Amino acid sequence: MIKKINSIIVNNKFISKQTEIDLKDNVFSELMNIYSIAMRETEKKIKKIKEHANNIYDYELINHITCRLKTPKSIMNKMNKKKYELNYENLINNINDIAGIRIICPLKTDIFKVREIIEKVTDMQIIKEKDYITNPKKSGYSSYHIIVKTPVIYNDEQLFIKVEIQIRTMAMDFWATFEHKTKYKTTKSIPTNVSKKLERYAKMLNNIENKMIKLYENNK
Ligand code: 0O2
Repeated sequence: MIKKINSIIVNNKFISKQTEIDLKDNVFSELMNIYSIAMRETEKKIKKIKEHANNIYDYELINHITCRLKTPKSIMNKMNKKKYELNYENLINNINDIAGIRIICPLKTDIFKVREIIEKVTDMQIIKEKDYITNPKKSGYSSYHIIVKTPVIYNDEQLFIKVEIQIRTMAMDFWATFEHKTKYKTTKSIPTNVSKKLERYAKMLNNIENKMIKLYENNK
């Protein structure tokens, strides 16, 4: 069983192209266990960065950290939405946010500092980035996404597991959390005026954030 899982992940092989994901089988639960370990390992590294920043800069570069494992239902929904066949190869290669860490910073400028520290001081390899800070989504969504490969020791073997790190400010988190419930994750259709309001509120929050940064910089 373990050998199978290792071969899927380490050598980028799969049990068989036709092996469908079965949420009830051991391969699936073992995989989720490995993602969970990777998530905790990543969380530990980010917590160290948080402490380090507090000591070095005497400033809270990171306000707080949360983490979550994607539910099996949500994994399946995402695979269906992206029209992937429901097999293990597609799950491992294409679903990058099974293990997720969210880093909440006070200011927008902190986000890029955190990103730089992750690249410089951790053993996690950055394999993909999406900068929705410089280029917010049309919906108004703003956040910096990094996909890293975190080394994990599992049954005496080193595996490299993908973890998604989202870095955003408190204001962006406030907006995204609300929009996630009211629009992003709903199946019902959203009236255009609600979408427009959400876009406008994202811009308003962004303006306030820019003012806060100026205020902070001028009064340090
Ligand atoms: P959930 O339920 O929140 O986890 P990739 O395959 O890595 O290239 P992916 O994952 O298809 O890209 O898309 P992307 O844009 O990187 O988005 C990843 C996650 O960011 C989403 O996961 C959301 O958590 C969040 N996100 C992206 N766009 C929005 C948005 O417009 N509004 C909000 N509130 N969150 C967003 P999931 O799996 O879609 O959802």
